[in-house]
Formats: sequence, C-alpha cells, structure tokens
Amino acid sequence: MLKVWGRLSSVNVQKVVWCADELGLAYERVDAGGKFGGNDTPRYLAMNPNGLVPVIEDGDFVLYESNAIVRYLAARAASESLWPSAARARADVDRWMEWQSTTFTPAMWAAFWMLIRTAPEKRDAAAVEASRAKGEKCAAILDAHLESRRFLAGEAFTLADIVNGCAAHRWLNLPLAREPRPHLERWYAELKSRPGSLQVTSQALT
Ligand SMILES: N[C@@H](CCC(=O)N[C@@H](CS)C(=O)NCC(=O)O)C(=O)O
Repeated sequence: MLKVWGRLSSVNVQKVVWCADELGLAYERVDAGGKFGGNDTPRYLAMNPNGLVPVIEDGDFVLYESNAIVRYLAARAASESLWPSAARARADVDRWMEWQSTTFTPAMWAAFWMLIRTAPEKRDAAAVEASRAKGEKCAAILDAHLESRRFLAGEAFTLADIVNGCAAHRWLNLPLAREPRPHLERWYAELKSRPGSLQVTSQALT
C-alpha cells in the first residue's frame, strides 16, 4: 500500500494527504518529523537526504518534495482534472503551485512560526508584522484572481487549489488581523466543503 511519511501539522504533508483523499487512494500515513522525530534515521535519510517530510513510498518507488508527490499521484491516477495534460492548462496549474511554494507559504512563514510555534515571550513582533504584510500581498493577489474564477485555474478544481488551499488554511487561521478578502474566502469555503479536504481544513494550526 502507498505509504506517506509525515506529521499532519506540516503544510507539505497536508498537500499529499488532501490529494490522496481527493483521488480516493488507499494509503497509510506514518507520523514523522516535528515532535514525532524519526526523520534523521539512516533509513529515513536514505529516502530523503534532506531529512524533511513528506516522503512517499509506493512499492519500491520513493519520492520527496510535496509538489512532485502530488503531481505523481495525479499522474498515477491519470487524473486529467487535477493536473490537465494540455500544455497551457498544465502550465497554469503549475504556475500556481510554484507560487504557493516560493511565494505564499514563505511570506507567512515567520508569522506562523512566531504565533503558533513560539512561546509568547520569545515572539518577535516586527518579524510577525513584516510577515503579515507579505501575506496580505499574497492574499490580495489570490482575491483579485478569484474574483472572476471559481477555482485558481478556472472552473475546475486542480492541484493548484489543493496546495494553495493548504496554505490558505494556514493564512486564514493565523491569530492576526487580516483584510477582508471576499473572493478568497468564498473559494476557501468551497474547498472546505470538499470531503477530500477534511483532514486538512478541520485541523487547528499546531
Ligand atoms: N520543499 C519541501 C519542503 C519540506 C519541508 O520543509 N518539510 C518540513 C515540514 S513543512 C519539515 O520536514 N520540517 C522538519 C520536521 O518536520 O521535522 C517539500 O515541499 O516537500
């Protein structure tokens, strides 16, 4: 059976779990990383020399990097809807996936780390504010894009929505003041109503 290594509090593990649930795949998830540890053993480092989660094992095939994993799962299931094969449609999905991993999640990272994983007396308020401001820029981009589209790549739900949905779940649940973003919030509410999202969107940030 497909094995997913990684704790569910990791945004990158969340992408894999959400994708697998959307596809209705049978899999076993093994807690690793963070408080669970286990990601610095020789066995783990042989699967991912970076010592990071997630990793998947599919028989004798081992893969790390969350966005590569969700693309693999969509391709393995021949899911034309999640990851379309037409060049421009695929490029559009890929663009939003790259944007999530290089721009949106890094923007809010310091705010997340300070507000969720750092004791109050050790928080750096200036770092939180700088990160909040960067997160707002990303939220504004998503909001404007979603004003005229149901999902990020148009009318169909794709991998772009899964990976950005995980990031949006984090952004919208951070305990800080945010600008109202009606289109982003409408999109996220629709994502939340999808059964495949529940393991992620029902979870508190930890
Ligand atoms: N680019 C990698 C990043 C993976 C990553 O940074 N994983 C973090 C959790 S989100 C991690 O393993 N941190 C160490 C730990 O959990 O012990 C991916 O997308 O899979």
